[in-house]
Amino acid sequence: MSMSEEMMGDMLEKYPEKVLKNRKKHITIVDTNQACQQIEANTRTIPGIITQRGCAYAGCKGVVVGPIKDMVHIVHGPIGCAFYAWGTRRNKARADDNTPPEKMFSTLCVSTDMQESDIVFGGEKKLAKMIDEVVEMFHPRAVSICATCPVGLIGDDLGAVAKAAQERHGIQVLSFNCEGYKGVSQSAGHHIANNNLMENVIGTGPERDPNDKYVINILGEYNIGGDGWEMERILGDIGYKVNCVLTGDTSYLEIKNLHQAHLNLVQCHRSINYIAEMMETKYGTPWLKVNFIGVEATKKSLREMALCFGDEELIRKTEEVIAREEARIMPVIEHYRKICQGKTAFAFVGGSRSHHYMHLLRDLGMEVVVAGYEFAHRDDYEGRQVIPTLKIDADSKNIPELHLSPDPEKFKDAHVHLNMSKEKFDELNKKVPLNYYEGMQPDMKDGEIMIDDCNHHELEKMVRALKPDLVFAGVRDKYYVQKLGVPAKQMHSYDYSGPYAGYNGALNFARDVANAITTPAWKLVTAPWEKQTQ
Ligand code: CFM
Repeated sequence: MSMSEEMMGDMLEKYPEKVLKNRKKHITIVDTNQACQQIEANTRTIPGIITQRGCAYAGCKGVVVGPIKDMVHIVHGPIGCAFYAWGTRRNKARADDNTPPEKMFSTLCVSTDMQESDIVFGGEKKLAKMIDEVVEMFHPRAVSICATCPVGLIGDDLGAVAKAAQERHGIQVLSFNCEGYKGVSQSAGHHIANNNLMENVIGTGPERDPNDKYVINILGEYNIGGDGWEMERILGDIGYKVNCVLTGDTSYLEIKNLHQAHLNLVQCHRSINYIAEMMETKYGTPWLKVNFIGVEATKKSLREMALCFGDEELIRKTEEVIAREEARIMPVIEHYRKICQGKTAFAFVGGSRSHHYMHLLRDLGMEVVVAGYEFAHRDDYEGRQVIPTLKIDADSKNIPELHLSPDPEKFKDAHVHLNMSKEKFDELNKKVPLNYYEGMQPDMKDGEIMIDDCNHHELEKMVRALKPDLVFAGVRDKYYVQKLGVPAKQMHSYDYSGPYAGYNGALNFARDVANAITTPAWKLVTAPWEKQTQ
């Protein structure tokens, strides 16, 4: 029996039979001889287990809609729900040419503060009055209403209230029926937000100058700790025009214009894949899964993007920026790498970061030996296959197509058109291999553990057995792990550090990780199991 199997046995032993059967399906010991190992994900957490997950309202209001800076977002529900949507996620935003300071509302927390009488007699009138007040006070470009659990239970008609308010005020009022209980996690809220933005906002903006070249959107980037700004810096230096970042430091005006880009980049696939796919169907906008977390990952993403446009000048500029940035940061990274080399980590974050950060940790010589998500779906774990294929278009010109073709039985196809000759494509494809599996498991090694919706009991067992040097998790696990004598980093907010994306991000991350590992504080903590054996 391998160490991982033994530990798993010990971890699951405490569970009643039914729970054991269920949890087993959510844990996989990686075996690289198997092409695709299945894992159960995106199913309901077993009652009795305290999950690290959020709810649909968190996914819709907190994640996708909330960061849109020039809208006022109204939380229709009791005040407690509003409090937890305020200031808890570090989606940074600032005024710019499109959005002057007086149109910035992202620091506000607006709620109908439903009371018992509203629950009994209905909250529609209160909501309508609140919209009137908000429009009168702030003059936002648009308003959103996000429903919390009781609103769905009492049946307030958000759509009707929004429609009437829209007619009264002449601005768009978007209603999101994202009651917390919908679905099994925040993932359902992402989907609700994506659908509404796609249906009612995207594509309603004015035309962009058709002469603009290399226009891109970055989807699924929320500018936590300034990540999006660092990505924009690099892409701007290469010569790309970033049309919109969805929804990091973005405005309603920019989202209206989202359809004007030549290529959609997808950073967090979990939260925004719906829009990427719908835009491909509706506007023919190709999309490319990228990862700007890690030096190697960033380089790979930049090269693939350049391939999508196939322009000599862009390819040359890409290599120039990569060389310039690497020359600047690698000596410093090397210094930190000496400290981090050979250390191990666990990573349990949301629905995409646990995988993204594996790349950056490998740049530092570290290995993520246990990884999991809180609410990801099976394709985030098992992977999506990327296969470049060539397609002859109607004019019989050779237009190669980069085909993002996941397992055809399980996932929907998506593809990226490349504007270059077949010969050119073949030549470039030799330099940047485009055929690979993208996802958590394809990047893990034999015997490492993939675990879905991990809880405290399981986490403690694994920390005791595998003694990682560092754990990446959320605020709910961070202090618990530290009490076990192991440093932990909060990877939703970066513990108020960042950015961690791109080249400057890699530097910040390397410094923070090296500090966490080497701080003498951890030597002063005695882990409970060490006390027991004294
Ligand atoms: Fe995407 Fe996110 Fe994540 Fe996510 Fe989130 Fe977040 Fe996250 Mo916290 S959108 S799935 S719902 S990358 S808020 S910016 S850190 S759990 S891993």
